[in-house]
Amino acid sequence: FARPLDVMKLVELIDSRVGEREAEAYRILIVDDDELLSLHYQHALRGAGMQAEIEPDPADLISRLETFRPDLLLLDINMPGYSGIELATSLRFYEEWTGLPIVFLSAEVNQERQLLALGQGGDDFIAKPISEKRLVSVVRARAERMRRLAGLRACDGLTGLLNHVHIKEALAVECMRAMREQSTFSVVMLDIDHFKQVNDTYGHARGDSVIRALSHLLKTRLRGSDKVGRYGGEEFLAIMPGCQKDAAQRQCDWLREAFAALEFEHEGVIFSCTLSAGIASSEDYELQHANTLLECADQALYAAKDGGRNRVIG
Ligand code: GH3
Ligand code: MG
Ligand code: MG
Ligand code: MG
Repeated sequence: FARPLDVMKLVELIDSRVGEREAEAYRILIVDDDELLSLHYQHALRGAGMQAEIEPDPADLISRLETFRPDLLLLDINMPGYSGIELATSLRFYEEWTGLPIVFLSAEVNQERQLLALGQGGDDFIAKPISEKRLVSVVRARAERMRRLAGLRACDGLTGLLNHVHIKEALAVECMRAMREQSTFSVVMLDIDHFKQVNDTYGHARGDSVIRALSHLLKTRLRGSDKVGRYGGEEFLAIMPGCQKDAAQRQCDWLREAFAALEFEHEGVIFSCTLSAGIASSEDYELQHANTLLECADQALYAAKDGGRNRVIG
């Protein structure tokens, strides 16, 4: 584990990211010096079920973004001492905010300035005054797209499971939850046995389909509340909330058998594969150390490999 998992740092991301966010109301930050108008927008957006906040002071924008973490920024252009265009330009220098949708909402009539606003990091320009209906529909459409993109970024391309970064985030989330609720969960590292041979014998494309078949098993056979990610090439990480080690062990053995029973075909040759898994359970460790759990699951996986593969060790 080259990069240690800093739980406390990841926790800061929890509220804003990870799957639970899907069902959450869209978060819109309004930055405008006109207080009455801001309240009007806020009212309209809240009326449409969104979570709208106002930041009247552009100087506080960055810190407000960090705490509120909006899906979309509604930005005025002409504000005393500040230009929304410059704000947008500088926001795009922050890696974290390069993807944040910025919709300018301004009375600016100068076309050159409008175009400049779009050229400098704005995604859309809406001229004031705007009807509530139009505001709501523009904002909702863009926020929706933003969420979908964020969901895609969290997924591994080959399998559709959570990718490495996001399964680790999910682990941090689960650690915090288990600490808060005094609950138990298990972490499983799974790895396909002798996978290099599969590639060498049947080709990379067939190897890919084996990986996908295992992901499909993981997706369909684990509980809906379990989280699964592709940790590396042919290595998977599963998080099982509310699951003690013996239950996780049964679950994994069942998966192991189901995977071993799958038959793959390549140019008339039928073959099958096996997997090994290592389990670590939070009941055995200090939860502040999510990293320890991962290391222990990994050690258990290596013990399973050493012990002859096609087995689960807890
Ligand atoms: P072990 O039983 O010890 O796990 O042996 P192994 O051969 O599975 O392990 P090793 O780490 O030596 O090889 C893993 C192989 O997985 C090597 C790599 O080419 C292959 N691999 C990694 N990612 C992918 C992928 O996305 N698609 C395919 N087809 N192969 C992959
Ligand atoms: Mg203004
Ligand atoms: Mg392997
Ligand atoms: Mg491996």
